[in-house]
Amino acid sequence: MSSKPETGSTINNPVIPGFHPDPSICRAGADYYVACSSFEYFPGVPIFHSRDLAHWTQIGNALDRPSQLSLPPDAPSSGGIYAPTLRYRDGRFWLIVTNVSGDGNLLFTATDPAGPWSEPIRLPGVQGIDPDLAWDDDGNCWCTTAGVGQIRIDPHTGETFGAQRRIWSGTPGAKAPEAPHLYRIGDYWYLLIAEGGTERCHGVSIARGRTPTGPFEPCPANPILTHRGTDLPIQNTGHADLVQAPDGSWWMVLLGVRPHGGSPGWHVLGRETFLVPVDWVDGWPVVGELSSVMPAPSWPLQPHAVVPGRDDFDMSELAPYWISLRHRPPEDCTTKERPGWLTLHARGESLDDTDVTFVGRRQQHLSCRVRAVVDVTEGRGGLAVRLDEQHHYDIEASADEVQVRARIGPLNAVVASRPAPPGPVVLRIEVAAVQTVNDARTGPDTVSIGIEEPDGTFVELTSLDGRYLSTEVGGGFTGRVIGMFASAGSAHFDWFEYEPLDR
Ligand code: 6LW
Repeated sequence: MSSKPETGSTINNPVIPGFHPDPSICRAGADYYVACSSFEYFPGVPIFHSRDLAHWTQIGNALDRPSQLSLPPDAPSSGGIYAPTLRYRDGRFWLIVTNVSGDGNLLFTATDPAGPWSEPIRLPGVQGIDPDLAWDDDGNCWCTTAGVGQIRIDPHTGETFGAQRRIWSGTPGAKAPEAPHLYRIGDYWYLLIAEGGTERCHGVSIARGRTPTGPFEPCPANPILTHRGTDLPIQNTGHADLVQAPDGSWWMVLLGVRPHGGSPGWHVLGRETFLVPVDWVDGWPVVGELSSVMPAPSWPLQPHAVVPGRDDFDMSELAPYWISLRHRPPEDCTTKERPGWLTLHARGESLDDTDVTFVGRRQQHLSCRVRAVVDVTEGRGGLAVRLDEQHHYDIEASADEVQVRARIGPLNAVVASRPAPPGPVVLRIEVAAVQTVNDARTGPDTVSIGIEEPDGTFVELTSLDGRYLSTEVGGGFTGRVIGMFASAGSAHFDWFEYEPLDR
């Protein structure tokens, strides 16, 4: 969902901006699909579609039912749904993922990746995270996990065969060999992994063997991709997956971050999905240069379906980019109660609570403006920029007052307030990425929060440093989500508008 469609012979990276980590890609004919991890959010595992690898549209979420995605209130932020693998075989899509706050490794299938996806097939015999699926010529299905472990499974029943065994440990001395993906390419089986940890030392390495179970010889050029130790604008590059285009060319999707500000650099959008070309030389992949503006693939680019920035809540169902925390009881979040409005009935009392009624969308641009109209005659509610329960900025309206609250770790304070204007109020959050860094201590952005007068004039209540809503401060695996909440009674939202302001 870039802010502007690419034209000419270049495309913008990330191809899927905002917190869309751990991308896994597959191709079915001329259609590509990507799945990403989603942690504590519900629905989970966003599924994207593209015909050109450059422009992606979210077509759904694979896990959109509680029977698929069980996240109890005590499931921690950055817990829940870890890295998926998405594969297409014999006319069926296969998705394997780990619920680290639930039933462990789960397998789902679908004939349409937009859904519905099946009920989970449990894999109690598969230990570890980052499960991968690969089939050999005999139809055996191999599940490879972080570590790097492997076990043969029956993907229809979840039954496992034999013991899980370590098949590679990655580069000696490198930590966290994870995100394995196994491919049969030519005469070899290739085992692609991430190692170094998903932070600044992240990298992609590969090994190959003559059978799916190894032994594997590491690529002499490992890591085949890393930005560690560079001042490149895209960092933490790793957790990759390979796909071959119909023209025979090879491409890699991977996660990366875009740190901003002074030292150490703060990333606020989470780990995003990037695209890079891959060549093959002497039986080993050679990854092209990963940059923010990439040469477009050789084929014509499809029109870019830019997601409308405004939702008037006129539909009976919410668009797939809307996410909630751990669950979304239909009775608490509905567009049916007041047609043309989104009605939220409060559960928790604030964004500090793990089961607060919240509906948000990923922040996908370094600078953006978010506006929403809220009617709080029946309660309290507002807008929030959330990283997790301990790191969020909120503007909350009640019948007589508008308050801005900042939660930064142990600090939790109302930092601004003013009497509420009569009637529904327009709340506004403006995120402005810093443009110049004259001081090493400069943060990544400022978050300006306020309301609009009836004539549209913005009345800023406060402006806060965005570093405290970054992963480098808050930790974890997600990124900012900006959305609506109810904190008492009911809050009704007439519309929500997200406007990219990236230069
Ligand atoms: C994921 C692991 C990782 O399971 O972080 O980037 C974990 N690497 O592969 C959560 O995203």
